[in-house]
Amino acid sequence: MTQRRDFFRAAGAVALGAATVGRAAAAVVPEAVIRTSPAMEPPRAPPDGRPYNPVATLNGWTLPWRTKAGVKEFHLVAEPVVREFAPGMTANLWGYNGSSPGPTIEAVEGDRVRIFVTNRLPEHTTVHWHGILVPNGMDGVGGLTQPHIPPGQTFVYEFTLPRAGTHMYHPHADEMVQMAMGMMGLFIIHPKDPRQMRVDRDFAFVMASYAIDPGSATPRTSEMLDFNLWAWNSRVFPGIDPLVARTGDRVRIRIGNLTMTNHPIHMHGPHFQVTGTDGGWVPPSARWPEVTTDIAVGQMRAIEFDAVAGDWAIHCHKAHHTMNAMGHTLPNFIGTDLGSVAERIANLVPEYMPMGSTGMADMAEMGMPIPANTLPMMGGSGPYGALEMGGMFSVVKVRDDVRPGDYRDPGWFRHPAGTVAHEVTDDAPEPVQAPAPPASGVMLNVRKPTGHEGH
Ligand SMILES: [Cu+2]
Repeated sequence: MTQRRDFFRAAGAVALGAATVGRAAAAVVPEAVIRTSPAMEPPRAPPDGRPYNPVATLNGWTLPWRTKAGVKEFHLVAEPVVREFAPGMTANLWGYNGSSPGPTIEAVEGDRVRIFVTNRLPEHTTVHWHGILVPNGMDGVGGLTQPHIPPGQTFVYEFTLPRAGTHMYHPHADEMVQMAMGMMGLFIIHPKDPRQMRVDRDFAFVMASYAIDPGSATPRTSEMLDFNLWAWNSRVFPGIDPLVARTGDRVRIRIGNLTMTNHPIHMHGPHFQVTGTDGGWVPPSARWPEVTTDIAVGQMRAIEFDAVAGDWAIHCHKAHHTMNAMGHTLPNFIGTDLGSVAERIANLVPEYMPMGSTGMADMAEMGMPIPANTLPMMGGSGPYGALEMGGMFSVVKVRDDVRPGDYRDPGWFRHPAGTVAHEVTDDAPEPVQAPAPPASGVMLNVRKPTGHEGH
């Protein structure tokens, strides 16, 4: 799993700049920890320093540090990575320390941190600490507050964390390309007093969008609107970890948005409150109950709720954001009889398969021939059949018997007898029905919007 790569032994290509960490760098820079697996690492308890309750990064991990004279030292390596979005599809991204998103950085309010950044990309970069008030020269805006970090060099950032909060890090250099390639990570600052804002489970993810054409593996970085993979921590359903909790647990989910549009995040089941933003904790008097919270571009939101047993869907409520590639340019055939046309088309195109004349749910079950390294538009199956979801979708799985610290998938919820919606089999009265529309028999052949209107 976590493998340590000796930075200096592997770093023939890494020339440490004189303007950066100096000649004594070999003794100064901590080794870089690299991890490439998309499996979630359980929350990592702090080995030293002030105690805190660590976060669970969905399909991610937390960056280890070393403490030197009271300063926590981290080492980020910006580099090309290969990321599995879901079984069956991997992408060539840029990230940090082997993964996209990069590892979560966790520290405590008041901590002094020193963060080394090595650039193994083919172009220059910087790191901006999104939402954290740092000395201006540490803010990471290439050209404005610092020179860019050239390929092969290591820069160092050092600052004190002013207050608890949920933050992100990302480049402020060639942003369009570098963020479209997956360069981002979470930066969690825990309260000095671990009893403050304490929860039992604390999940975190950052949202990113990618434009990866079916059959290819590298994002189109100039795309402005027409993304086809809507990801949480560079994963899409059915590849996203479930959020596992025990009945009665106080659960927090921290969500950041580094896509190009807003995402109304909706959770089924227990109501929640927004308890934190980039600006800090929301005072109790300013919170209100919600089931959906819209997260704008560049924002972070922390939501909290008391867990109720069940399998509760959590997803973006923009329906196109719960689909994967292969779904965005399909014509809408609802209401058309494709039977007779199909035979004629099949003579010309042998693999032609008419679908969607009663909706598109059949696609989730039948499976269409699709290019290699491409996910179907919707997939995943549950205890009752196909889920017909993709993209920004996961399940909050709450059980009575989950042990503290256990984040493993408990499987599907076992509904108590008589509590599942079911077919009416008794002597039911004939349902009242509206008369058939007079236009029946007329071909209905609309096309869905295909791109530049957004989704
Ligand atoms: Cu969305």
